[in-house]
Amino acid sequence: MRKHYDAIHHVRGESLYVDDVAPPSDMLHLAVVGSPVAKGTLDGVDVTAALALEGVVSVLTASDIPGENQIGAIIPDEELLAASEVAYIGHPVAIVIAETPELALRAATLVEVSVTAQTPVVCPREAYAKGDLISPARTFEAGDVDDAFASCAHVVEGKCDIAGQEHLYLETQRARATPGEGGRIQLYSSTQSPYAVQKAAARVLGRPAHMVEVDVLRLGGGFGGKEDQATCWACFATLAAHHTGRSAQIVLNRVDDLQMTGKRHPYKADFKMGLSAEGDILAYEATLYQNAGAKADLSTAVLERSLFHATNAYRIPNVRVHAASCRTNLQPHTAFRGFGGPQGMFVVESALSEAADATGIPRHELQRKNLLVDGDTFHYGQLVERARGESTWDDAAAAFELDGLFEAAEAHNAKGGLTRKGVAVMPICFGISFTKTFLNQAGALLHVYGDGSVSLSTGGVEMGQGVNSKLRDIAAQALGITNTRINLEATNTTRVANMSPSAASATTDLNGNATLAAIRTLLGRLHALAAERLGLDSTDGIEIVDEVVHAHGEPTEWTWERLVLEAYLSRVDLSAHGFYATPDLNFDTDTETGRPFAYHVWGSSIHEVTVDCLRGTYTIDSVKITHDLGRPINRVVDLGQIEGGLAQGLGWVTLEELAYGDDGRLLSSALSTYKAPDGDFMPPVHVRFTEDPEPTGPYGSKAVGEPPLMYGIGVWFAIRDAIKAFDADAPVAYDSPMTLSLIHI
Ligand code: MTE
Ligand code: LUZ
Ligand code: MOS
Repeated sequence: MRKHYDAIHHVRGESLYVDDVAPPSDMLHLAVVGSPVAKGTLDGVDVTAALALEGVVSVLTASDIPGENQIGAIIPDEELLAASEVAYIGHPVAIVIAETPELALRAATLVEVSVTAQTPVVCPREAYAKGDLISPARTFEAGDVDDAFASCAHVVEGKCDIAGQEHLYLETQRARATPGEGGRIQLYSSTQSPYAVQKAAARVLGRPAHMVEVDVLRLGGGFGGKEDQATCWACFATLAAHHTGRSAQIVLNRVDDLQMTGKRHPYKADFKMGLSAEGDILAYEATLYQNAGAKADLSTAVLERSLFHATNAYRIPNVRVHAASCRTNLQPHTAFRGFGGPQGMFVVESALSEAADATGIPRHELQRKNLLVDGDTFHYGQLVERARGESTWDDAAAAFELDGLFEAAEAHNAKGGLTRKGVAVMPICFGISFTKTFLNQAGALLHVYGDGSVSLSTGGVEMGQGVNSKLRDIAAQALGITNTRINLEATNTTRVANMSPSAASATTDLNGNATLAAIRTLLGRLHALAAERLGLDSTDGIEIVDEVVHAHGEPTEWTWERLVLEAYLSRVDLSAHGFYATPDLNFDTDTETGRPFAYHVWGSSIHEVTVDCLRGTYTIDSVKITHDLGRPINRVVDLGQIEGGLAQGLGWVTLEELAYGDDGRLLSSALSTYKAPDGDFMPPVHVRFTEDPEPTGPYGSKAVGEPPLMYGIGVWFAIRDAIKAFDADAPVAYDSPMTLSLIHI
């Protein structure tokens, strides 16, 4: 069995993270001073008391930034340090630089921030009503919605209130900067986006990008929380190194990380769905109010994906989805596994649930009946190809005896008593590619050393998802050698330039294809040399299999090691760069149509729950999944992604409650007040794979990282059904998470 590349180091505790790399002896430590109020004008920052503390080296504010005080990646609306206004509690106002982390934290409490407070806005509907949007609202429209509603046998309407989610990566945000020659800065950052960090740090310094080198060995989890929000910490370390000429490090403690960083976007939504008497969905209309928080961050891109996934896996000929990124005084919300998809899908599943009540047709029948098939068109104009909605549904239904599960639940519920069972199915359809077409590019740099060992650098960041394991296996297979010859280097901006974030589940697709491109170039040279030494007219029929050069299917005397050494001695270039840009992608934001995705990932999950209707508690009995995997490069890694994604999805809709005060303060800012899934919480999970190769994925593989999270949504509807089985009139608002306090029976 192919192991996770990092497994051996992880279990021995030998894996290195940012603050494990041996620190330079003169390293300084940072703490951030955040705004005490959620909205206000900044009247002054008094650093006298902090500076007076022995061991405090400096306190920096906005005026100490040599370049541009700006880190907004999509929209330039985010100052690195607030200059005149604060917009959320924890909004960075100053950084303290001290000889020890403890001193830095203590001095931070001595910095006096004077703010004239204003009333914060925390609700996206309120921001929308005031017209306070991050960027103009967008509408995706297909067919004629108004006409279609007029001819529907059933029309249902409703509202959703969907909470955010904390990423809870084990390794909190952190970065280390070391000054080099001529003002150069070397950065170790726990980021999914080394290039974004490089660009922002250079911008803040007012220097070109080549003055900053970013190196990322691995992350102790990112989950989207380090796609954009690792940047400011790296910039703080950069500023400190620039000002002091010494290395500087910042490591957030958990409470500061929870208070200061953005999360999954909470959404509010209105929906309306129209169906024929037979249960065909004819029309769907939704308005999505995204709670963006105070700054744009990635909110507009997240919103775009909510628009794309607003109809999930369903065929709906007439659609109008209107979505707005609403500015509030919470932390700037950001990427989180699923990236807006989960919220869009929760809303359409809620509409289907209402539709089931109105039509009397069970929800799973409505779902199954309306699944997309090949030849259909998504509401954004992309043709549905290689659809696996029906096939994964039918596979799961047969293998896991779905009818029997419904019968068993009904039989249980008919007995009366205090418990009720609910069964729900959650199909998913998730588009693979960055929705911003230009981001779908990757580079790889391959070195073969004279001894036959191989070093591979790509733009892929290892964050536990196993990209290094997959890239190593892709390279080993393409080179025809054993994978232990291949070392995956730290992700570094001097080896691979302009890299896209490791995100959108596309890291292996993009960097794997770039690796294959580099290998094709290198093998071209090696095959030519082999043909020459073997006295063949052409390279046709030359292949390296199990480390032996084969000619027309027959092994030769030439091993990988011999060929590589000969190439070196013959002055053949043993390094190659590869580049990949996903073909056939386009999207026109004027018409809101195009082909934004290389392909879609499909699957179906079945959820069984038992609700104790006296106590208002529930047990998740099982989750059973048929997942569209493509041909896996590493089945164990992929299974881990499915189970991990599912756990995060289940937690999002049941346990994880971000509580905010009206003043915009996060109240659940410790793990004692924010409950995330643990081993006890997780139900038995059964996973089946369909393994049809994906033509654009390396060796037929498919992206796997994010889609399984959305299976989790199914459990919310299973719990709802169980409650309704006890009391059909019980009020169950479409509010997530379904925490115990929300179950009113
Ligand atoms: N798995 C682990 N263990 N740790 C992570 O941080 N991030 C998720 C997912 N799985 C994550 C993870 C997210 S949000 C994404 S986009 C993908 O991994 C990114 O990696 P990939 O593109 O290689 O799938
Ligand atoms: N990041 C991004 C993403 O910039 N664009 C995307 O489309 C995306 N999708 C999922 C996760 N991160
Ligand atoms: Mo994942 S939200 O694309 O980092």
